Amino acid sequence: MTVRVGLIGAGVMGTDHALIIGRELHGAELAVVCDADPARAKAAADKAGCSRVETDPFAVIASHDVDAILIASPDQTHGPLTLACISAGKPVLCEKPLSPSAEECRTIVAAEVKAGKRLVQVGFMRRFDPSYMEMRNAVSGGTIGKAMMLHCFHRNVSAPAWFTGSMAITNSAPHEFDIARFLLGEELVAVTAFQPAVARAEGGVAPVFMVCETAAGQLVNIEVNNNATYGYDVRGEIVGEEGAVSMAAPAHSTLDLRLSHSTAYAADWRPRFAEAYRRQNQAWVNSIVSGQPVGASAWDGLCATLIAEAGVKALASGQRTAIAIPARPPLYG
Ligand code: ISE
Repeated sequence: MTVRVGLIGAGVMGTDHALIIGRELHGAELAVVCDADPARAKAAADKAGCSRVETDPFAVIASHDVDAILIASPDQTHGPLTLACISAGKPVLCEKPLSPSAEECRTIVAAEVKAGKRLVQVGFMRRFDPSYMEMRNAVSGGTIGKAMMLHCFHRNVSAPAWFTGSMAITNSAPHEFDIARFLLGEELVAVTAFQPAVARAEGGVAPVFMVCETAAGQLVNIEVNNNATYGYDVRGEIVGEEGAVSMAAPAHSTLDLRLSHSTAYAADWRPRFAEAYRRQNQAWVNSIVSGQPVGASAWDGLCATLIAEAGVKALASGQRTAIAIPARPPLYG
């Protein structure tokens, strides 16, 4: 079976997904690229070797020659498009966040439970990153003893003009919210959030520093800096009672020059997590053929957005804020 994928959204991430699906995946073909801007859709489709371009995402979802949907459009469109995929009974890989609104995520979870089948995978691709997978194995295998703390740094070179202050928490940090749950196997139950008083005054998105607590009493600190300027830099370390395990960022070469020895930072997340995206997308296609869901579910998407909403409240109030995670429906194991 070749899975005919309809891609919705031909921006930075959508174009990257188009190339992965169209040029690299086994068992899938890029059937159509959809974007509100037809020129942008055509540019991505041409790069990926796809001949069909559309501007109406709901027509793509309904199309009889599209088997599955990858949503890479702006965050606020994710909810309605995912719901349309569930209504059409089509598997969907929705880029994070599932929705910036927890209420919309609840609606999606309820629709999937009513459908009685896992159709939604959320694009928390770090679950497929080799470093994070080794870190998780160190926890689940007891190598470092009981995990006590998780340190997370998430630094972008610079934030785009449309990136507002709370998006450090609602758009970037969901990666850490999800990977913390994935690595530790625990829910986050409270969050306290801070911002440095010395953040650069010339606009832009100031760094956010959060301390989360898990149901097992572990601590997770998350720094998100969308204007780090020096490079795209994501780090992680789990501290256990008997040891620690840290992420080793992939370096394919080192440069020795003028008395220096160095490796280079990626400019953004696409090269830094290139293997994770490819593993995620291939696993998604394979899951459609096998019928065995993989990766982050709509439930995980709801949890990440609930944590984000609590984080925004915590930053505004300056108070430790509880995270109310509801009971997990049986559909999600
Ligand atoms: C972006 O949407 C991503 O998913 C990247 O992984 C993250 O580093 C970036 O901050 C987000 O805006």
